[in-house]
Amino acid sequence: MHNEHSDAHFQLRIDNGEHIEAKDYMPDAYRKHLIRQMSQHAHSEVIGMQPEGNWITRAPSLRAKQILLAKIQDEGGHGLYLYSAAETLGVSRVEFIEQLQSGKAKYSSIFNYPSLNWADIGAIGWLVDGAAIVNQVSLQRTSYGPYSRAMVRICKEESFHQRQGYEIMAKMMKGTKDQQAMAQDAMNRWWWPSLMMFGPHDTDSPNSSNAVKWKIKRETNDELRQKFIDKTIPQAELIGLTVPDKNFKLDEKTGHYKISEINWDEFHRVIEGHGPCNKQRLDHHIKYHQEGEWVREAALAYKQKHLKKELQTV
Ligand code: FAQ
Repeated sequence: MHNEHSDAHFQLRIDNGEHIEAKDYMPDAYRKHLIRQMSQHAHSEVIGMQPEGNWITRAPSLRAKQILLAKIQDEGGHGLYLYSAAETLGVSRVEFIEQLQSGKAKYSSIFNYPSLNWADIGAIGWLVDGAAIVNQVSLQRTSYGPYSRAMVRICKEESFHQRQGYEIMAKMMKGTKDQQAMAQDAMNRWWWPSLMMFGPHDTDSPNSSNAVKWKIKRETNDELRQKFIDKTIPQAELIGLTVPDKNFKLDEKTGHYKISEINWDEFHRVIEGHGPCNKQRLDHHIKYHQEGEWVREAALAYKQKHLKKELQTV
């Protein structure tokens, strides 16, 4: 019989498929791993609002504007669920924000690319949310209870996001020659960065072996990337888009598409802070965080006043 506070007992619980909850024993390295991944995930949801927010005022119809607004609001909500889930590991929201703004914490590489026109909103929904959902469906079964439950809720909303993006692309592909060219150009620019969202190859992924051992990751970076590729290429072909890869090919034996090598130099440049929009994204976050200071102060003062009243009546 293992001691309940031992790493061996913890691993046994993981191997048995149990959820680990906030107050349960967990090794420090598991806690640290989750804090890193969950906070990065939360930051990605919030920073990801920026490239889409860029097009709210220029959406081509009231319907399109309403849908985009709802989607972006969902992303903010996902950030909140994830920050709350990550806070159960003993780090405060203030600390998470500080880590993001100082560059200590990462967010997904994809949000360091610019959204240049309306077709990009279609490509983000279809490809970026499409990639996110493949990863997140898998994370619904992650071993940490609060993360797993946040994912269940997030996935329901994410599938609507993917469809709204695909609808925009499909509509443009049925439109004029110029609209078709815009959709193809957006696909060309977002395809490779979307594949990078899954992270480095399994052989170059330092965090994967612990993540798999602790069932934080249920599938590896390459397995998830392949799922996304296999699902997305037929969707592109269905609406007449060309995959921007001269070498992609369906392997009839395995049923999987083979693609060219990803440009890992570009990936590393972007995650090290040198992508096209890294500076812009962080500057924007810092500016609006500072401008929102008075809102946070007012909300806290209101909460404290009511808490005092409640305590007086007890
Ligand atoms: N970007 O050892 P691994 C969304 C880093 S949400 C930046 O393989 P791991 C919704 C990695 O952190 C999208 N950094 O790492 C939406 C590590 O560095 P570190 C976000 C990356 O954790 C749509 C190093 O490289 N989703 O899109 C990236 O085992 C539209 C070595 O990598 C999530 O965050 C990258 N792409 O696997 C919102 C999902 N890839 O931390 C708005 C949760 C790798 O040691 C609009 N996260 N790195 O300094 C995960 O599943 C994992 O963390 C991975 C990376 C798969 C991203």
